[in-house]
Amino acid sequence: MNAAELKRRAERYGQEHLFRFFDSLPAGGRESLLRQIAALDFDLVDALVAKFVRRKGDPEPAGGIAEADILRLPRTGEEMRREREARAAGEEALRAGRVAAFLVAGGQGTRLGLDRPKGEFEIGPVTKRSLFRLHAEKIAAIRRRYRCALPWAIMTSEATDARTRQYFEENGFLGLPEDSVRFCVQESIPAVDFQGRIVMDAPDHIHMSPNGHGGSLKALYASGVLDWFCSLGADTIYYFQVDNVLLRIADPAFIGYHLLGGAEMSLKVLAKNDPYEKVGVYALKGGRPAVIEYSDLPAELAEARNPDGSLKYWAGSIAIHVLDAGFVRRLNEGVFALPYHKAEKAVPFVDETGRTVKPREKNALKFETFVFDALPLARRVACVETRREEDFSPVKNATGVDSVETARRDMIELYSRWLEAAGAKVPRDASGRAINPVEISPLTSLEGENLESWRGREVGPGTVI
Ligand code: UD2
Repeated sequence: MNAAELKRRAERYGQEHLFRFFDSLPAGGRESLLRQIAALDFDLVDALVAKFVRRKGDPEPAGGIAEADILRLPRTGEEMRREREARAAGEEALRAGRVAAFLVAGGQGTRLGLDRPKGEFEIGPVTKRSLFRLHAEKIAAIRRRYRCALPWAIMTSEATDARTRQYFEENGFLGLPEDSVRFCVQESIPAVDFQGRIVMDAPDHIHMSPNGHGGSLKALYASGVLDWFCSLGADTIYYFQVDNVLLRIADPAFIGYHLLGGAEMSLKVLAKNDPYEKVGVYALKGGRPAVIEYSDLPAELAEARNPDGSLKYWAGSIAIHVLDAGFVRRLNEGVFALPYHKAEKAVPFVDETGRTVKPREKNALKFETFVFDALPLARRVACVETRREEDFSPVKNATGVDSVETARRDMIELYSRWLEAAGAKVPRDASGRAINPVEISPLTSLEGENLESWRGREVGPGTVI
């Protein structure tokens, strides 16, 4: 399509302002802007504007929310037997090479104030090991333990792709064979202002942002990663986020519950700390399994309690999933459309004079799909409760809740507990906190094993194992 045709197309959708500066642009600027416009899905943007701007958000009908079945942490002898059985099934799948790892890392880490991919953040409490390295070492350790390929795919976005690949290259693929790691890029989508006009952040540039982690289900398929997994015999995909430092990658019990339950998509949950903890809640919505994002959960449901005082909707999703490869394929080969959610954000824009303005106030809507919106589409779902102190501590903020500080503290506590269980002495303060920072490489210990040599020894400051 040439410039005139693209212009007519933009006009048809009420987006003619995209050409506002066109005539004064140098040839290179014209070309790159035309390339961006040609790649735009105007129908999609128009549908989102109709839904979220013209009809003012049109909150989804609550659709009757009810409690769902969840496998609680084992307490009885029978439940413990079931967990052992699940673990054995998961380990068998791992040994048979049926498991692949899938990290979503397309987010921009803005809350941390980073201008690099979040995975580069140096989180290790002693060594400053990066998030990417922490995950890579877990993967290497699992491969070694189960003698399996455990192929690893990382989803990036336009914003993080080049730098992420560069980081892996510069760091020797963090010790993993290069051909055992692949990248795929999620799609981007423009933001619109409160009148529904696509936001430009320079005279020759449309502001684009990643289309949410729901985009991962399409990226897996479109990039050929799903075929790669399947060619290696891996039909069970372990999905996780970049910011969770305690995460147990390829947790065999969780994989086992998923497989034994014949599930197509599964999720891990934990008991929320308080009604407003920033995690989506697992429940039935309109009779189907679903995660209701924290911002969409009405206060009366968030605060609803059982007679014993516990939260009725207690199960917070920590964004760890197991996906059946056939399910991902089916979603892509059918009419696959996860719903978009909107978020109001402050987005840089170009003013009348062609100058880029970085507003402090929210001025635009960004659109995202969420991976957990695939849950209602799965024929079966297994929802499994996990222990916070062994599986969840995300780095979201620079300070405060879910911050760098809490993540480091939780790592130190986990490693200290492992060492105590192995018979080491861990100095603790009056409140019971471990005093000395300590860090254990996943290559040495994944779950507290291999620490026998610490029996009777005291853990000093800055211990690295
Ligand atoms: C997410 C969940 C929340 C809870 C929490 C646990 C949503 C909407 N909420 O909260 O319910 O489970 O995690 O930590 O998911 N990402 C991409 N591409 C994108 C957007 C995000 O790859 O377009 C990745 C991002 O790199 C990160 C993950 O998805 O690994 C989560 O993103 P987030 O930190 O923005 O999610 P958050 O805190 O809203």
